[in-house]
Amino acid sequence: MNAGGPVRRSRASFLAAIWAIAIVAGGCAAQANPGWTYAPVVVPSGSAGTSSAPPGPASTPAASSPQPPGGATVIDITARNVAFEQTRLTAPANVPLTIHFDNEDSGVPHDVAIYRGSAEGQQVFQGAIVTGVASTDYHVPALPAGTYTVICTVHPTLMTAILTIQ
Ligand SMILES: [Cu+2]
Repeated sequence: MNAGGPVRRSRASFLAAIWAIAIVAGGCAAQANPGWTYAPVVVPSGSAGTSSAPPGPASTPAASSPQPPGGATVIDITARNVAFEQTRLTAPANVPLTIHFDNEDSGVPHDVAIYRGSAEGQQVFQGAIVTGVASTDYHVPALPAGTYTVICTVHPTLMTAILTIQ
């Protein structure tokens, strides 16, 4: 009985020391908390009213244009940092194309327009402007084989790509 006494006492004091450290650490965290909670409180409440979103094409039901089963050719074009991620695209000739356009630039309008040859050539497709972050599907009519230039008409000098129809 006596032999176990000192051992238990030292263990108890050891545990008490850990508890004390834990309490001190917890006390520090608790003291830090009130300081941190001040920052998120300062939130402007009227900022949402400045952006009056126009009734864009995003609300139009996509069900009105069903995709042709099997034969649909889908091309992905992503706009990011005012540039097309894909600068070289290929697609088969003489079949309708679906361009899945993903605008990842928040608050920035982009579109997709396609011209035969260079950007000065005949326009063969003009997609509706999409303001990011949003995506849409453009339905492009079948194109004959050739080289086409894809641009964003909002940023025609910054956003270009080459589309090869073959
Ligand atoms: Cu653009």
